[in-house]
This record gives sequence, structure tokens and C-alpha cells, in this order.
Amino acid sequence: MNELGRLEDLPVAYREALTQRCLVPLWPNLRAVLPPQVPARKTRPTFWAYSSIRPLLLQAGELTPIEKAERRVLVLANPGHGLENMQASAAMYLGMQLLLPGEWAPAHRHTPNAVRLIVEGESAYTTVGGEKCVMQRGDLILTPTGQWHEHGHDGDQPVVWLDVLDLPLVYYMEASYHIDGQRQTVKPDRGDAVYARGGMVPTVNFERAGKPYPMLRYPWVEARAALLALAGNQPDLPSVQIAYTNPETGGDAQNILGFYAQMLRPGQSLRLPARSPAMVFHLIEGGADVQIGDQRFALGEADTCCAPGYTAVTLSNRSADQPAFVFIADESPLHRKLGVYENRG
Ligand code: GTQ
Repeated sequence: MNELGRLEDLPVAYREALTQRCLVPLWPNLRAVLPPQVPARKTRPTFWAYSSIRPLLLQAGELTPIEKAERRVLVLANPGHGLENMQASAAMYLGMQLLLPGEWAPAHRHTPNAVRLIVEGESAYTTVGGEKCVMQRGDLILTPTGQWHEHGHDGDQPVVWLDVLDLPLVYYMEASYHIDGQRQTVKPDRGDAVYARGGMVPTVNFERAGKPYPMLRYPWVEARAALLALAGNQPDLPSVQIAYTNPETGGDAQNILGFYAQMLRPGQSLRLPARSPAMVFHLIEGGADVQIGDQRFALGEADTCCAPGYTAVTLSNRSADQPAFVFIADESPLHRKLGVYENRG
């Protein structure tokens, strides 16, 4: 490969003439934006222990009333992107949100898509597009782009959940904004109720067409049961994983980020191929080691880590007699839609 001319090789007067006219020579920067073989990635393998987040989040509960926070969140920021940019990867944002008993996080809507993965506590709920979604540990709840959402809490213990948003991408697109709203009126119908049994849907008073997000809540009890059934039915299945999908189309649950639940059999070690999208791993149940390139993280329950794209990841169940359950978020719907998706094996 040719050595390319450097900026310093150009006469100062010429460089100044370019700058004054808002012009930039490509060749000194060409390799930076089009590096050989593998993209440059700011996303670093990064680990966040829940045991280190939890006390600081509870402290935020004392320091900052919900009225002063609107959303009381500690952001899991990847140092490779600069902490102030609040990114886990190029397209993914992660936050741990705390809601205390009796608190109310008022209605708003915004262009970025969000999901919640419930980490701890009972009796909180989020109302999304008029659907009241109860929050139980391990549940996945969608808050798709543009839908009104607000969070409430009728219980007596703190509730914590993991927020996953495509905020960094939507912000980069200069398309990120929010609108404040009024408390929503709750509708009687709920997607998680009408789609609770595969292959069976109501026929009366039920609109199937024209709803881009027919199901908002994916209960963990159902996901866990599906994984155990899959593992039991197919003892030789190499990867016991389910994707969270749109029950009408069978496609990804949301447009930009993908969401999955992975079961690791007792003692199982599973290599995930090097694919272009970055990934996030959050441990729901059990314990697992996550090997990302030359870094290895030991995830216990509620711990989270992220991996850059184009990097193979190995997940290893640390228990020889219990399964482990991992929630995975990735950027694959985005990569596939844009035609840049790669699996390098
Ligand atoms: O709960 O609506 O972590 O608007 C970041 C932005 C959570 C939310 C976040 C948000 C929310």
C-alpha cells in the first residue's frame, strides 16, 4: 500500500487557502476514514458491575428528586467514545434507571427508540402508547420511536431497569428531540395479552394491520420457558437463543437495534462469530464469562458489558449444573438495512 502525502508536506499558504474556503485535502485523511481490512472502532470492550452501579444509583435517589431528573439514570458510557458522549457503541446507549416507590417519571415522547430490561424490584410499570406494561425482572418492554411513555411505581422497594436506546445514532443523524406530554389514559387492550399464545389471536375488536409495534412487553417468564423448551427439545442445538420479534411480521422487534435472549447450558462455552455489529451483554440469571478479543469479563447477575463489532466473543457458563441466561442487544437490524452487515466467522 502506498504511503500517502501528509498535510505537513503541503505549503502553509496552500493549506491556509484551503481552510479559508472550507476545503480539506482527502489524501492525508484517507486512511483514517477508510482503514485497511477492518474499521477503526472507538467502542472498547467495557464492563459495568451492577454492584458498583447500584449504590451510586440509590445515592442519586437521595441527591436528586425525580422532579429534578425527569429520568434518574446513570449512563453506562464507553470510555472509547468519550464518557461525555454517553455511548456504549456507535449506535447504542445504555442507562440504569431508578424509580423509587411513589415516584412518577412524566410522559414524553422522542425520536430515538428505547427498550427497558427490568433488573430489580416489583410493582413499577411503564405506560407506552396507552398500554400499561407491568415491569417484572427480566421483562423486555419496547418504547418505539414517537410513542408516549411514562413510568410509575406502586410498590415499596426501589425499581431499577436497563435502558437501551439507539440515541447515539439518532443524535448523530441530527434527528433526536423530545416532546413533553400529558398523563396518558390507559387502554384496555395489551399486545402481550393478545399475542400470549403463538398462532392464536382474537378475531373481533382487534386491529392487526397498520400497527408497526403490535407487542410492547415480552415477559421474561415466557422467554425463559421458550429457551428451556428449545434446549430440551434439541439437545444438540449449538446455540439456544431466541430473538425478540414483531409477532405480526416475524421481523425484528424494532428498526435499529436487535434484542435476543441467550441460554448457556450448564458448562457450555459458545463462540459468537466476528460480525460487523457491536453487541451488549447483560446477565439475567446465573454467571458467565465473556471473552472479547483479549479481554475477559466475569458477569454475575445484573452485570453488563459491551463488545465492538468485527470481534469474536465467547460466552462461557461458569456453572457446571445450572443454565445461565443472557440478554443481548446488538446493531444488526441497522447493519442489515444499510447493507453493511458482515459475518467474518
Ligand atoms: O425513560 O424515557 O435512559 O427518555 C434516556 C432517555 C431513559 C426514558 C433514558 C429517556 C429515558
